[in-house]
Amino acid sequence: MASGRFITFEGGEGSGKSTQARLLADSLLARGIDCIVTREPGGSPFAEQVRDLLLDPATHPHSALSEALLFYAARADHLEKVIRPALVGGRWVICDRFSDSTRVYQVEVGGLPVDAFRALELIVVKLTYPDLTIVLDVPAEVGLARATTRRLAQAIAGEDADAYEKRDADFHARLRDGFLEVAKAEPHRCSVLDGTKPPDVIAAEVLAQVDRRLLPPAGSR
Ligand code: Z5A
Repeated sequence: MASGRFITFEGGEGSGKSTQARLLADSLLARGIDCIVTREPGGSPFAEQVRDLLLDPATHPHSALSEALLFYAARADHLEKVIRPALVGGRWVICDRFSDSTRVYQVEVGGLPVDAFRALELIVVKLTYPDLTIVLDVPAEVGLARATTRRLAQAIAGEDADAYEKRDADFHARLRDGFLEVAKAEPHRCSVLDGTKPPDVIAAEVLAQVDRRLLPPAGSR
């Protein structure tokens, strides 16, 4: 049976994940590779509703455990309804955040015991691990500056910052360290790219990683 590839983008706020997910999809589609772009939290109708709840500044803060349970409720539905059917159908899936975000936000920074994280992974993700994870690395101040620009645009549009965007520079520095640790622990799956380069340069580097890690050598295609 045909099986697509599963690629995730991870990193701190404003590191450029959404931008690169879209650019990668454009490149894959131009090569005739059928793919979808999705995101977490969210990606399916139920998971998008859970996202609204999680990111609602009016209901923050939650404990790391209650957050993790909601992220995995959303992830279970996203996997069942969107990710696995696409992969089984031979489509590639590009996902803006996945389990590594739980590992960093709720475990490394939030203090959720790693055993609880592992148990949830086993129950929910099972064997649907990403084939490739691109970690976009930017200094906390760069991510915050990009996010501030976006927040200003949101404020002009009358929207409020979400629950996560109100955290400080130290928090974002801890996130950065957390993602770098994940990548260091799993080099066979993760690639760290410098997210401060221009978007088109990063996009070319992402594609090079896809070619090197996921596509067979030219002679064997
Ligand atoms: N979360 C969690 O706690 N646990 C979990 O398990 C999961 C998530 C899955 C989701 O928020 C929050 O949920 C997130 C973690 C938590 N909180 N935070 N922080 P989200 O999905 O709404 O937010 P985000 O993931 O952080 O996305 P973002 O802030 O939109 O950032 P991004 O997708 O990485 O960046 P972008 O949208 O592509 O770009 C941001 C801006 O920078 C934009 O103006 C771009 O034009 C600009 N940009 C992008 N790339 C560049 C480059 N290369 N140079 C210059 N400017 C650039």
